This record gives sequence, structure tokens and C-alpha cells, in this order.
Amino acid sequence: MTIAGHKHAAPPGAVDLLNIDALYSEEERMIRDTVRAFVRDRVLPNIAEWFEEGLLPRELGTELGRLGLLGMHLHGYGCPGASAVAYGIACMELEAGDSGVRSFASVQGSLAMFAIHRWASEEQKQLWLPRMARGEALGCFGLTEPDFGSNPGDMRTHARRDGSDWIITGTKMWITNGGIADVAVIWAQTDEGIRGFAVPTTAKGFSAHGIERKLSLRASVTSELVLDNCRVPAECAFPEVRGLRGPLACLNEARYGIIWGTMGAARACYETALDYAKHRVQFDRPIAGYQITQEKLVNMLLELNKGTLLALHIGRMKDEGRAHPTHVSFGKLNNVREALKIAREARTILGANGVTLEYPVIRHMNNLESVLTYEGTSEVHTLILGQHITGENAFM
Ligand code: TGC
Ligand code: FAD
Repeated sequence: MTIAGHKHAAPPGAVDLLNIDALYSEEERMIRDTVRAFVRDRVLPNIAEWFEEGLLPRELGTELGRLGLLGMHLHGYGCPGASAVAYGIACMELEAGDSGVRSFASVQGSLAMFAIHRWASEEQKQLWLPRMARGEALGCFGLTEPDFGSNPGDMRTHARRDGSDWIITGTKMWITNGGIADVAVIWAQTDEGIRGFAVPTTAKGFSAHGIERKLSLRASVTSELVLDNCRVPAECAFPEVRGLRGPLACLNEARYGIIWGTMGAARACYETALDYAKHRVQFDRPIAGYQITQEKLVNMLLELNKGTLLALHIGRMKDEGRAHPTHVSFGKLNNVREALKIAREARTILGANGVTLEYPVIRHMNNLESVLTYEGTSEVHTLILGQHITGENAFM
């Protein structure tokens, strides 16, 4: 089809209809292709089994490290110093495999490594970051507690001084990579307000306990961390930062990765549904020929392309130093919500096949329920945006 008076344009693709690809640089496309190939060869052949068994192999850490995907957007200490957009594209490709794999990289790079990179002493950075970038040491990030999820400011975990040491006591809940981590970034109340600590998981008084029976993000280790008078030396404390802005600065990074990641999961669902619809015959013709199926697919296509453009826009803003946490809330709220809708719609197109692990759709759909909740629930991001536009704080 051509438009009269205009030069022939190549027909748009059925997935990247807006040709967003053309907006990426050569280097960004190369990173995308590398991560996509890794996911195709290493993740997709195994992920249904990992999901079913409820595991993620520890060695994935060194494999992701070799690809430069851990702490990818950090500078120095063996980290690649990639752009925010390049990091986002990597998240998108990892999550096209599984949200658990993206979460593994997010928690390592954007939460644990970012926290140490941003807030720890020089000595602690040297101690942890190069090994973490290679995936030889793993990190986790303990903010949430059993009674304080959306409202971490009231956390109960506390740290007190004992000579030059700190003694930390409390429980952290729902901690990704907790059971396989070598270092746990722990946020605790102190006499001077909330402070952060890089706690070696070998420290006396530290233990991690697996959270079992999850029906979402099964290919991801989720743990309860118990700190029972856990003693750590003074140098483990982050020297300067006080208050909730310490952990929230890290959350901005991980939330940003989710804006992209969810579009990877959504793309996998859309592609699966489109292919299925073209081949599944009912009433003597492919179900893709029915108007209701087409409407579902078109709605998915619209939100997939809009969400990916949004991710790229916020990514370019971030690279130019213009992204505000409010932009990140906008992207996280929109893209998780739309990805979940796409996954649910894709599942209906697959009929009964939509409920098995033979296809990726229900796995993505179930995973996205966790993504909707973690890193600030949809309600939290709605209220952050609501406060921004009205000036009224509706949290309390
Ligand atoms: P509030 O009074 O608004 O702020 C306290 C201090 O923090 C500063 N601040 C921020 N700083 C950096 N980035 C942000 N996005 C910030 N938002 C606020 C603020 O300026 C203030 O600084 P200061 O110096 O004046 O003290 O705090 P509040 O207690 O009213 O809470 C605000 C609220 C509800 C938005 C916040 O608590 C929140 O975001 N809650 C959600 C908690 C959450 O997202 N938890 C995630 C845990 S980690 C996780 O889920 C990992 S999942 C695995 C994966 O990522 O793959
Ligand atoms: P609550 O805060 O109890 O919320 C319950 C409901 O109430 C939600 O719908 C919420 O939106 C709503 N609500 C709460 N307050 C308000 C309000 N003021 N107005 C309107 N509605 C409100 N945390 C970490 O620290 N590190 C991790 O690595 C980590 N990994 C996770 C992995 C998984 C698989 C999951 C599921 C969670 C993980 N989390 C992690 C925890 C996650 O960040 C919390 O679950 C999340 O912040 C929500 O807290 P909550 O579950 O206690 O829910």
C-alpha cells in the first residue's frame, strides 16, 4: 500500500509497527541482539522447567556477568558504564525470556550494586563491585518487612552501635536473591534515621529462609532474611546517607528497568498469540480471521508499541539527566498495567493451551502479577502521580 504523492515506504512489521528499531543506535541494536540470542539459547529452552521446579540456576550470575549485564549502567569498578537506554533494552530482552531472569539482573545491578556504588565507602565499593559485576558475588536488597511493604519508612529493623561495630536486628521479607546472596544491602532504623548496611551473608546472626509455594516469579529465589543481633563492622555502614531517600534512590533505577522489561514480556505474549491465531483453525478458518481476535491483537499491538516508545522516551530523558522519579512512576504504572492486560488477552487467544507451560503466556501473566506489586504497587505509583499533579498527599 502506498500513500499518493509519497515515496514507497517499507511495509511496517507486525510487531514493531512504528519501526522503533530505527530510533536505536548501532550499539543499542548490537546489545539487543546479543541479549536476545542469550535468551533464545540459554533461557527459553529451560525456562518452563525452571519455572515448574521453582529455581533459577546460580551460574546464570556468571553468564550474565560475562555479557556485561550486571551493573551494566554503572561506571568504574569493572562495570560497563552503558547508557540508560542500552540497559533498558537489555532488561526488555531478558524479560522477554522471563521476569525472574530480569529481576535477577535488576536486583543485582540496580538495587544491590547501585546501592553500594552510590552510598558505600570506597573500600566497600572495591570489595564488592568488581566481583558483583562478574557475577561471582551476588547481592540482594532488603527494604520490605513483613509489616511494612508500601510504607517502608516505618520499618522495625534497627541497628545500634556496639563499640565500633553495628548490631542489626529485624526481619526482611520477600527478598529477591536473598538465599543465594553473598552480600545483603539492609536498611535499618538508627538513632540518626534510616541507614544502609552492606551485610556479608556470612555474618553471625544472619540467616535466609526460602519463601515457597509462589505461583508467580517462580524462576526466582525469594527469601525472608532474619537478622538476629547480627554484628557487622563499622565499615559496612553507608557513611553519609540518612533517611528513606537512600533506598528510594535505588528503587528509581530498578523501576526504570521494569518500564522496559515489561514490554519484553508483553512482546513475547503478543508474538505467541499472533502466531497461534494464524495457525489455529476453528470453524474451518484460522481464528486470526475473526474480528474479535483481530481486535484483541490490534489492542495488544497498540499498547506494546506505545509502551516501548514510552520506555525509550524516558530512557533518553534519563541519559540526558532529565528524568525525574515522577517520570519513572508514570512509566512503571503504565507499562506493567498494559503488559498484564496484553498477557491476559493473549491467554484467551490460546484457549486451553493458554493455561499450560507449553506456551510462555501464562508464565508471563503470572510473573507480571508480582511485577505489578513489587517496586511500588500500582496504587503507590498512582498516588505518587496524584500527589504530583494535585499537590495533595493521599498516602496518609
Ligand atoms: P516521603 O516523605 O515522600 O520521602 C522520604 C524521603 O525520600 C525522598 N524521596 C525520594 N528520593 C529518591 N527517589 C524517590 N523516588 C523518592 N521519593 C521520595 C524524599 O525527598 C524524602 O527525602 P528527605 O531527604 O526529605 O527525607 O516518604 P513516604 O514515607 O511518604 O513514602 C513515600 C512512598 C510511599 C512513595 C515510598 O515509601 C514508596 O515508594 N513505597 C513503595 C515501596 C517500594 O517500592 N518498595 C520496593 C522494595 S524493593 C523491591 O520490590 C524489589 S522487587 C525485585 C525487582 O526489582 O526485580
Ligand atoms: P502492602 O503494602 O501491604 O499493600 C497491600 C495493598 O494495599 C496493595 O494493593 C497496596 O497498593 C495497597 N495500599 C497500601 N498502602 C496504600 C495507600 N496508602 N493507599 C492505597 N492503597 C494502599 N522487597 C524488597 O525489599 N526487596 C526485594 O528484593 C523484593 N523482591 C520481591 C519479589 C517478589 C516476587 C515480590 C512479590 C515482592 C518483592 N518485594 C521485595 C516486596 C515488594 O516490594 C512489596 O511486596 C511491595 O512493596 C508491596 O508491599 P506489601 O506486599 O507489603 O503490600
